[in-house]
Amino acid sequence: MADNDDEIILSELSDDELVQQMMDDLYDGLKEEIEEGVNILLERGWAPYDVLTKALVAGMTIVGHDFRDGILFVPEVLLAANAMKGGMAILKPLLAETGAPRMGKMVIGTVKGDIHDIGKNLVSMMMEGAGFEVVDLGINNAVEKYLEAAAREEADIIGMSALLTTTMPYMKVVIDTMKEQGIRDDYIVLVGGAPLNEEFGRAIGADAYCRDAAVTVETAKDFIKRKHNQLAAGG
Ligand code: B1M
Repeated sequence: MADNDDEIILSELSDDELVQQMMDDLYDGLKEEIEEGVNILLERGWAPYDVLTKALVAGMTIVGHDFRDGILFVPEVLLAANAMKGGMAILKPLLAETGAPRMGKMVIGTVKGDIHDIGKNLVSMMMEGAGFEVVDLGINNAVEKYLEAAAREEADIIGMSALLTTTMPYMKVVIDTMKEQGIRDDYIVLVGGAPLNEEFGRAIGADAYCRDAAVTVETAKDFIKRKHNQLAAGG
């Protein structure tokens, strides 16, 4: 409207301006604007993966930095997370629509004591997009939840996510329990989350640490290929 200087018409912005505006809107937790922005970029021919990484994930990274530095607080970050989820809900079916052949099955969840789920949800979406069947256990999962689901679903992969330095050691509890039950080698165990690194993954006995969703997909494909080769060789 001409009498409202503040109103920004998202569809009139260039791609670069729109992405910048979406980062601001994500920061401000404006879910409807994020959904509109995602739809505009898709209509302009953007690949769903680019919308996800260049607008949403990049925007959430800024939120993360300001949360760390005490500029944003939990309520604001929750709003930003909610806005991000709105955008992700639009992208999810598109990312899964690749018609990729079935690759294998993964059970994934955030570990006990931890309620962060955005990264895990992203991994799930990307894995589904790459042709994996994904059973999402949600947040705050005790070892029993992982192991029951993995057995019930006849999963190939157990995926664990942790965002807190206080919850990441729980991944070792899950792996140690698998060892105690003699089922460690029945599954490929992949772990991820911002505070982890490769060394930690090795130290707790995971098969691999996955830096991000794209790396998770590549790592999972690689391990599934090895598993099939072993089976073909009668191993
Ligand atoms: Co939280 N939080 N938070 N938080 N939060 C962090 C993690 C923190 C680093 C912020 C900070 O201080 N800088 C800090 C942890 C510090 C530490 O442990 N050393 C922190 C804290 C302290 C807390 C609380 C304790 C705050 C409080 O209450 N005082 C509390 C904890 C509650 C609990 O869990 N018990 C808390 C709460 C929250 C909110 C609820 C407000 C919200 C979560 C909303 C939600 O998830 N639904 C929230 C958020 C949003 C964040 C930040 C800002 C963003 C996390 C995120 O979504 N990133 C985060 C700061 C940060 O990470 N920079 C922070 C975007 C996402 C795409 O990235 O999750 O890293 P990420 O996932 C990536 C990879 O890591 C990887 O792939 C993903 C996609 O590429 N990956 C996997 C992740 N999981 C994987 C699993 C795999 C493979 C790859 O399996 C195979």
